[in-house]
Amino acid sequence: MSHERKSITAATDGETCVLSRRALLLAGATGGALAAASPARGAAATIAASPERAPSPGRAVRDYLPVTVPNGAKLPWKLVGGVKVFHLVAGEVDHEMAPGLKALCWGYNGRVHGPLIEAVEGDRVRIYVTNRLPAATTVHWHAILTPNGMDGVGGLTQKAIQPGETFKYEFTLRQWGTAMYHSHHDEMTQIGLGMTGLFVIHPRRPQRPVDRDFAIMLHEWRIDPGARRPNPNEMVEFNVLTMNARAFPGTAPLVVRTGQRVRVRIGNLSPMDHHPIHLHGHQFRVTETDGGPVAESAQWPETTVLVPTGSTRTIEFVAHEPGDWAMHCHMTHHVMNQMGHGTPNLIGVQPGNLDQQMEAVVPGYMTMGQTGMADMADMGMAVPANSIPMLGGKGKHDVITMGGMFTVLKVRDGIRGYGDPGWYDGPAGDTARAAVADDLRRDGIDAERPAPVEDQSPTG
Ligand SMILES: [Cu+2]
Repeated sequence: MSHERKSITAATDGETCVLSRRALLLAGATGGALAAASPARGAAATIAASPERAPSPGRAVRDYLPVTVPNGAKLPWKLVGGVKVFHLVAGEVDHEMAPGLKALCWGYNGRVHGPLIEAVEGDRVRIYVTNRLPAATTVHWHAILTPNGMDGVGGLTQKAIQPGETFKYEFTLRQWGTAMYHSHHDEMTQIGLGMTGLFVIHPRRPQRPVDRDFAIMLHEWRIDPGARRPNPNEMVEFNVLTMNARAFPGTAPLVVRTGQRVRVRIGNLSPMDHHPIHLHGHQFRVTETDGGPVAESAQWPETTVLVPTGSTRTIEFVAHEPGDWAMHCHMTHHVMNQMGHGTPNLIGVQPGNLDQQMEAVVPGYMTMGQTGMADMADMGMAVPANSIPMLGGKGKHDVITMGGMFTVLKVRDGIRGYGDPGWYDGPAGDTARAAVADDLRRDGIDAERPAPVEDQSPTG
């Protein structure tokens, strides 16, 4: 205690401003020292109350590695009297989920989801919210420790923000980690139409530095083919599943250099579903939840992390293996787009010349799914206006029979920039290919005979 007091007092005796800030940081880091600086301690209390003695507002690069938001945006800020000032404008947004699929959503600052807010532990933030929607709204700072009156729950902690009004939220960030923001007024409609965003708070003292730091917000929508407005009344049958509000093949890849330490922050404010996000080719650790960092001794290796709705999960790994690695939700209906859900089960059906007969009365008719859904990935398939095939993006080798909540981690040796490097060109010997006769002969494989199994059932 004497050491901390000495540091703070020294700052009042003509020491530089830098030293006083350091002293304050020191005091904060030792825990409780500021609280102990009661008015009885005179000078120390003055320092604690003086805004210019607060930790200086965190700056990108100097204090943190900025987060990368694939397909997304960030919210700019300006400094006013030591406070970071942000402005969110809620409004309607004509948003493209993937090439060929647009939707009239609700978001912030012309974006769906809202731009990512990035700040540093200890920062004082003032966030103005202007409502340009036809309905009232509020903003809740999800998982952020705020005074009760700043919590943004319509009716409970504040009046709703009426159309045309601008409200002001202000608080000091007392934590670090990955939080979110979202409407807390008529959530079914407003979250359903996309009114969510990520809120990243970097630690004041760098922890576990990484080379690449990504942020992805998960969401799900019901957009009937031909419709422009997502249906917020949907409870079960979501047909557009998104990462940063884009469905594959509209998702941008995550590009990293081989050997880099990578962090991916994943938030989920889907109306109804939890998403198990699976990464190929790597083992990661879950290092944070929206409740804060996970102690190293409590982290365990994973390749799939369940991100419940209303939560964030942060994973970290070393990108040791060059290649194009899939990263996607493992719910199979969450990696397909419209029309892939609720179709009759026609696998094995022999349609004969049904398609030709139907074509005469229903132009463009085809019996869907008699060999599974992969045919639907055909890029030339006709689809209704404003809809996209249920599966499929062009890949290096073939059509990728995926849609929805699917993206690619692109790991490359020696790259200098992080633009899309194209498809991975790996060693030919390390690529699966059709077996040739010599392979089959050498290894005694007869593809024409029934495949062997070792039967494990009891033999008596
Ligand atoms: Cu999912």
